[in-house]
Amino acid sequence: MKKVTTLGQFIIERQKDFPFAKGELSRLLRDIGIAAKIVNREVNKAGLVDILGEHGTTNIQGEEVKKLDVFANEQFIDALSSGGETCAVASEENEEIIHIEGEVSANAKYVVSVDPLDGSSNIDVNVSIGTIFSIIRRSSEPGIPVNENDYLQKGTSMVAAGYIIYGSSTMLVYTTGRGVNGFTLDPSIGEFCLSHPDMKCPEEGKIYSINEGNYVHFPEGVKQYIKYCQVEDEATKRPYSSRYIGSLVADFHRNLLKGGIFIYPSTAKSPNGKLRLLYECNPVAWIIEQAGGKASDGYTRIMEKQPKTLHERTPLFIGSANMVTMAEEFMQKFSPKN
Ligand code: P6P
Repeated sequence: MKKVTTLGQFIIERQKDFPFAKGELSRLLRDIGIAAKIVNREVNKAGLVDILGEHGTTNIQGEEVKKLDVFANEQFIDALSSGGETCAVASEENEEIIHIEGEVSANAKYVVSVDPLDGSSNIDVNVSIGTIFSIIRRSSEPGIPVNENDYLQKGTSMVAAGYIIYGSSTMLVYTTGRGVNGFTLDPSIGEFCLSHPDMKCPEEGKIYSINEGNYVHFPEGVKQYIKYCQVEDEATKRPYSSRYIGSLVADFHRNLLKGGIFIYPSTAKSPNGKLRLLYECNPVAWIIEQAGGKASDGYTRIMEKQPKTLHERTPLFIGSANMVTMAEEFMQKFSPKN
């Protein structure tokens, strides 16, 4: 019988890759895995209890908050708080940084950014949703309260990043800068087990993912690239297939495995794009780069962007390296940066 490697065993095996980290990062990833299992349990029974439905409040994005959003947010904050390795959490659900007080976290050196349940508008219709997280070292000295500047570091400062996709199976995919590994939750033993070692994104793909309902407001470069995807050309396997789930983690995960490009450009409603730099774009950008792919805002590498605010948005072009490069060439040609 094939040896099963659990997430915990894998983290410990890889611990030797981080002589500087005396196990803190390992414990942090363990805490995230615990919260993911609890959220997964609720997501799987969402249709059975009244945890669905509008919570009656709206989050700082002005979106209706579903109870599962609130639940997931609480689970990740609780797990990170009790784990003792994190001194603060920035969440899509909270405008302000959540400071983790208490003796156990007094000298914690990591700060976490998290989108606890991305794509939550899809919960009611049984479409895959996800959690996205990014871990960086605080820039200020331990022992004093974290401030926003601790978070306003480029994506290149991340020490770990990943996502959980709650889909036909539940998977945790993460990187610490030494490749990308995917773990599938085995509910029979309640463990994430290594199922996708050393994940690689194909350099080319035949899928493009974009909400074409916003077409009229897209930059000309995006419009021209979409036309390029749709033109018949046997040599480059076009026309590509259009696949858009409307859940970043689901669209991203499919393209990571099969190859493809996901674009959320600037639109009339979201002139800076809709997706958040710190806890959506940076984590998936590191993963795609570690898997051999590429991520930019159409002009600049996502991980090189200097964040100015906690919840800032950015356009996102991400996926197979050659496809993102092609899309960037269309942006340079038809929508040159002023
Ligand atoms: P639109 C979900 O609300 C989300 O934040 C991402 O998961 C997803 O990629 C995007 O928004 C979908 O946005 O405007 O196409 O519905």
